[in-house]
Amino acid sequence: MKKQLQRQGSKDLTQYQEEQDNEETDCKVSMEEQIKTLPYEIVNNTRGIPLQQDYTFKLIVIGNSGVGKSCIMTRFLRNEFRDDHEVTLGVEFGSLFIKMEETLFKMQIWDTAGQESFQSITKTFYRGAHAILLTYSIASKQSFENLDYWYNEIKSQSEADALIILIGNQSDREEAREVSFEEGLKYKTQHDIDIFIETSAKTGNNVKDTFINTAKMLYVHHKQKIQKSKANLIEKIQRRRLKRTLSQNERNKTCAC
Ligand SMILES: Nc1nc2c(ncn2[C@@H]2O[C@H](COP(=O)(O)OP(=O)(O)O)[C@@H](O)[C@H]2O)c(=O)[nH]1
Ligand SMILES: [Mg+2]
Repeated sequence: MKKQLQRQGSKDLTQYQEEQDNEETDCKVSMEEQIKTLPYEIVNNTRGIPLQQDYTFKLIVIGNSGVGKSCIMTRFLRNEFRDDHEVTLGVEFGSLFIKMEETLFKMQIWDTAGQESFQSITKTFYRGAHAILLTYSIASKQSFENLDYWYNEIKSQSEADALIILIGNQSDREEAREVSFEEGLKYKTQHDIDIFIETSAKTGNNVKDTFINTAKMLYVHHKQKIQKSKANLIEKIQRRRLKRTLSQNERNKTCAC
């Protein structure tokens, strides 16, 4: 799934950057097209009845403490932003339902909740993650320099086909910028990273689009598997119904009345 999309950072995410990599393929172009045109709907549980997803996507957010991981998550899930840096202890989860082509997905987002300060994130955190949001702050050179540590973590702990999204957060702090857009882009091209984007959890710039496009890419990537598992489920239900009807008929036949 690597090297499928290239895109411009702090600019509008939907305007994909002109191809920057000579390794581009037809497959990539079609993926780009599919993502652009794929309709989606965020589904809110307004009736209080728990929603039943067809498929769950696990997304994890990693990077140095203070880069804005928790804020990116709350901006996307609740469209809120808090100025205070609160290190949460324990495990932080958040989820949102998104519907694409009649399939309901639960996007489960895992936040590191403070463990990253001690570089002690457990294996469970990485296990089964479909996408990894590798985050630094454009206003912190140190957080950028530490990407190698996190990248090695991803390579040793996560699934081989997990999508990797490099995020340069705090793009609203242009006056404090310590990492240029080009440096971020170079890091992306030199590593096995799918997308590079600059975001601002404060203004909301590119945050929603990053998550939505990640979900779309995951959907396109796992489409066959998803449709197969849905078809299997339908078949199972139909078989169960047929079995019930047949045994009912049997019972009616043997009835003496
Ligand atoms: N200006 C600005 N500040 C941000 C942004 N994202 C996070 N922050 C601030 O950075 C600090 C750390 O954010 P937090 O989400 O707790 O970082 P985490 O440790 O990576 O989870 C907080 O004071 C936030 O208000 C952003 O996009 N722009
Ligand atoms: Mg946090």
